[in-house]
Amino acid sequence: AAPHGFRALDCDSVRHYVAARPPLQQRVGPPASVDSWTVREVGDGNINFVFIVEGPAGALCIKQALPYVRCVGESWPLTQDRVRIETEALAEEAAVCPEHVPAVYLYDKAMCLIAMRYLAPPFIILRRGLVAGATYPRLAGHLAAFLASSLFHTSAIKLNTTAFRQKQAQFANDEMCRLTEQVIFTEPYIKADNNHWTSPQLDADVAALQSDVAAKVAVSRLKAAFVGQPQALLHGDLHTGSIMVTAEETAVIDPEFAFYGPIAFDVAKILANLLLCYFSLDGHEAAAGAGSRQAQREWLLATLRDTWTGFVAAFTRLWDAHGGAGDLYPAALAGPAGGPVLAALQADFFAQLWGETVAFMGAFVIRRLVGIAHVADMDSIADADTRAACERRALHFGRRMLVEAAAGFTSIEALAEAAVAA
Ligand code: ADP
Ligand code: SR1
Ligand code: MG
Ligand code: MG
Ligand code: MG
Repeated sequence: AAPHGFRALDCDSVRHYVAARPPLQQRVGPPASVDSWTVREVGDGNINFVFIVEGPAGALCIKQALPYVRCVGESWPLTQDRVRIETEALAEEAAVCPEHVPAVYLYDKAMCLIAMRYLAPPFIILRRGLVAGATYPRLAGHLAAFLASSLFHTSAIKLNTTAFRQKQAQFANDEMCRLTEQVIFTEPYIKADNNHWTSPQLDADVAALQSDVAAKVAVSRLKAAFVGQPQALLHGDLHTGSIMVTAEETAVIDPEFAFYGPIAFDVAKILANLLLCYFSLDGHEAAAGAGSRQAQREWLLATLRDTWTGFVAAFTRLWDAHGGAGDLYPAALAGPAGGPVLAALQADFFAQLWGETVAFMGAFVIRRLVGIAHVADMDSIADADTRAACERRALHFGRRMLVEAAAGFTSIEALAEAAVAA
């Protein structure tokens, strides 16, 4: 049940909500100007409602969680505690990389809402920018920095294990994790009412996936890691629809799925979504003309490579500087940065992380083609045969990543080359 005092807002009631709270009201305009404020509901995500309030002094963003999944309706109830999780995860991220998250102005527990900075145009959702053909030269560096800092500082490489376990309890996020377990790691591999795909073009491909023993084993291994491998506080839903960009800046929004899980989950989710965009480009080029997306294609592959290599480099720098204080690899055991023990520990850590990242990438590509939630990168290809050709190529490459993992893809460069050849 919704908390006592909860009511769902609409554009009109949002205006009054903001006007009645001086710290919010002052950001938008003086009380006398309230009637001239504009309010728009802009939520284009699957789960929540998002309002932008603008007035003479400025603007702010209000995100409210209703007690169900927006894209499904009241038949899929969902905990509104997800707003607390999002607020507390944004605070954790802001503590280590404030330049990459929106400032939070207010968390209202009873109303299940957050008031935060409005990321005004030219900020755009990355997925939308990519579908429109844009490139973002600073994106890889920003993603690498966000991933490394948010994941390292919440891991037991940095923290003592008492603090680490306390944070795990704080971010248990059971219902949101169960949603992920269902829609990412189970449903695409079975017959499920939520599933859909470009039909009839992909019917045989989906039937093959759903009777693919190796894929079922591989995805079950990933689900076990998701459930039983708490390594760091994850964002939990780091796809290209959770990132807002300009030519200069990158802001990560929407960490309502945050929980303690495998580091590879976050790294893989963003890489997989870049790859989904890459595989969609043939379809967009078919409509816009041969060669029209070639520069974007090359930039996407470079961004894929640079995000992974930049993440490893940044995480290693943080580990060298701060790892000795944490309980996982204490200085007494690991020795100094540059020494043989720490170098061996780091090599072992990143080798395992790479294999898990490739496999998770496979699962994330597959769920967006077969499961409940698809991506605009593919959906915006109007011609169904053209779209299906892009999706089939992605689906088969996703299956390869899922099943072969590090054995099939020895490096990010090899993976990028294989995507080109797929
Ligand atoms: P959901 O949890 O439903 O996916 P999101 O947090 O992803 O919701 O927000 C949905 C949409 O609302 C985003 O795609 C974006 O267009 C807009 N949005 C969310 N937060 C902001 C913000 N701080 N500034 C500007 N637009 C935002
Ligand atoms: C009901 S599934 C909706 C999906 O959208 C969110 O962004 C998550 O990715 C979730 O799996
Ligand atoms: Mg979202
Ligand atoms: Mg969300
Ligand atoms: Mg995904």
